[in-house]
Amino acid sequence: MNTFKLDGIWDFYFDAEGKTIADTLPEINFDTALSVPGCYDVAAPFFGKRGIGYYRCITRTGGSIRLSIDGVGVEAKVFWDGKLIGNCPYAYMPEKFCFDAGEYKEHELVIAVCNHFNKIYFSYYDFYAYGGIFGSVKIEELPGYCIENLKVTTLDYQTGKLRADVKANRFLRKTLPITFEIDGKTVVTEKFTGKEQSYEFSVPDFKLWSPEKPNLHRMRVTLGTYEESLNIGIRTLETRGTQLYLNGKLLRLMGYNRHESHPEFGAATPPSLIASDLQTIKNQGCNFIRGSHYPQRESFLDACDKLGILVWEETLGWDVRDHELFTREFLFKQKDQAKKLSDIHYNHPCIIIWGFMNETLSEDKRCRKIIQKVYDVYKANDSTRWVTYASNRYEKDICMDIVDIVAMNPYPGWGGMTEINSIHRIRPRMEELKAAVPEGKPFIISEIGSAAIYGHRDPHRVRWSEEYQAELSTEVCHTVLGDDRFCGLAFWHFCDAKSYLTGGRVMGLNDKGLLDQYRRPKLGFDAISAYMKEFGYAPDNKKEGESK
Ligand code: ADA
Repeated sequence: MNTFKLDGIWDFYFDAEGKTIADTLPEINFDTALSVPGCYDVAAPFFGKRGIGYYRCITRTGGSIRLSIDGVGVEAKVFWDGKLIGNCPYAYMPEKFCFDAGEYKEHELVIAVCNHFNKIYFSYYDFYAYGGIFGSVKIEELPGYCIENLKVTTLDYQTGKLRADVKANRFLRKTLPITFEIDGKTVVTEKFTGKEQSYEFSVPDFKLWSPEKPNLHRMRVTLGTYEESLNIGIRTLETRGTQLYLNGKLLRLMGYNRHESHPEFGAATPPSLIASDLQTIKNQGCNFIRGSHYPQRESFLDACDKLGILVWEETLGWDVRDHELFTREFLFKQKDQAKKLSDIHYNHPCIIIWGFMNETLSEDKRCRKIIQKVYDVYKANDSTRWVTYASNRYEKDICMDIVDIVAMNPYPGWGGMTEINSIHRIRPRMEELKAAVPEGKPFIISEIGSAAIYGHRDPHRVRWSEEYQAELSTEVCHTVLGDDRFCGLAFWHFCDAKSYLTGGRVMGLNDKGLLDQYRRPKLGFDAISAYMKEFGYAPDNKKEGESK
C-alpha cells in the first residue's frame, strides 16, 4: 500500500473579494505559490487579509484513496479534478476523505480555504483566526476497503493486555484475514467478518508508558492487503477520591496552555518549532500542556507521545455568547467535533483529558444541558479519559458535578487594576475556589497568569513588567503546587500569541506568555524554572522512577 505526503510548494491564488466557498470551482489563475503546510495571511502580499485562498497541487495516483488534511483555518472545501469531495468545516480539525481518485495518472487537488469568521470561529475569540492549511496533506492508496476506525485501549496495565476495536469502511463486503503485530511479533491472526470487531491480546515484553518513561510499542495491523502502523502506549488513568493516578501512581500535572502561533508561521508551526517548544517545557520539569483552544496537529501529539508530555485536547469554542451558544447549530457542532476528535486522536497515549467550550455560561441552566450533552458524547466514545471544560464562573458554576475534573481559569493577582500590586490576593482566592469545588471532585487550575511585555523591566514591579509576572508566577507555584487539593496547574500561557488590537491587547498580542512570540524567555519563565529546581512538583513520581 502506497502512502505519501503532498507537503511542499503548491500553486496559490488569493481571492480578496471571496466571502464563502462555492461547491463548484471558479476559473482560477494560479498566479503565485505558497507552502503547504502554511498560512497565507502571515506574510506579504496577503498579510492580515481575509478572503479565499486556493491551493493547488498535481499528484500522480489513482483508484481508491484516502486523503487526510491535518487541519485548516478557518474552513475549507476540497476538490479533486474540479469535483467537490468534502468539507473541512471546523478550524484545526483533522479530516479524512475516502473516494475513487479515477485512473492512475496525474490529478489536480485544490483546497479552497476561507479565513472569514464563521459560526464556530467568532470574531471575538482571543486568538487570531489564521487562514491556511495548518498540517500535512497525505494520500493513502487503498485496496478499496480500509480500516476506518481503530481504537487501541489498555485493559490491564499490570499484564500488558490490550483491546483493539476495528471498524471497516463501507466498501468491505467480504471476510478477510486480519493480523496484529507488535514490535514485529504477531499477536493476533483472525478473520474479520462484518463491519466491526474487537480483539484482545497481550503485548509481549511490554513496557508501560508514563511521562517519566514514555515507552512506545510499534503496532502494525493488516486487513487483507490494507495495512497501517502506529505507536501505542500502555497506560491507564484512574481517579481515587480527589486524586488522579496514571498506572496506579499519583499524578500531578504541571505545565502550560499553548497556542499554535508564531509571527512567521501563524498556526502552521513546523515540527521543528513544535519539538523545540516541547523540549523547553520538558527541560523545565513540566509534564502537561493544555492545547488551547482547539484540536492539535498530529506532529504535536506524536512529539508529546515520545517526550512523555500529557495533553488536554479540546474542541473549538471560546467564551461563546448566549445568542450563539443557545442554538441547535452550536450544540451540533460541539458534539460533532467531540466525536471526531476523540475518534481520530484516540490512540495517542499523551492525551489524558478531552475538553470543550472554554469559559462558557456554566452558571446557566440552559448551558448545563449543553455541557451534559457534549460530555456524554465524549464519554460514550472514550470512557478511558477524563472530560472537562475550563470554567470562569467559579462559585456561580452549576455544572461542576457533571465533569470528571473541575477545571478553573482564575486570574487572581492580575485583576483589581486599581492596586499597584495584587499578588497578595492569590492565596485567599485559591482558598475560596477550593471551597467552591464539589466534595470528592479532582480540581485543576487550567489557566492562571499575568501579562508582561517582553523587555519591559521596572524597579517598582508594575503590571506588564517582567518582574510583576515573575513574582506572580512564583506565588502561584508556592500556592498551588504544594497543596494536595490541586491535581494540576497550567499557566496561561507558554508564549505570547497573536490576537487582535481589540480588548486592550497591546500590539495585538495576548502577552501573558512566559516566553515571547519568538520564544525568548521572560523573567517569569526563569522564576518557574528556579521553583521547579528547588521544589519539584510531583515528589512521588520523581523518587520512584518506573520499571514496568
Ligand atoms: C481567558 C481565556 C484565554 C485568554 C485569557 C486572557 O482565560 O481562556 O484564552 O483569553 O483569558 O489572556 O485574558
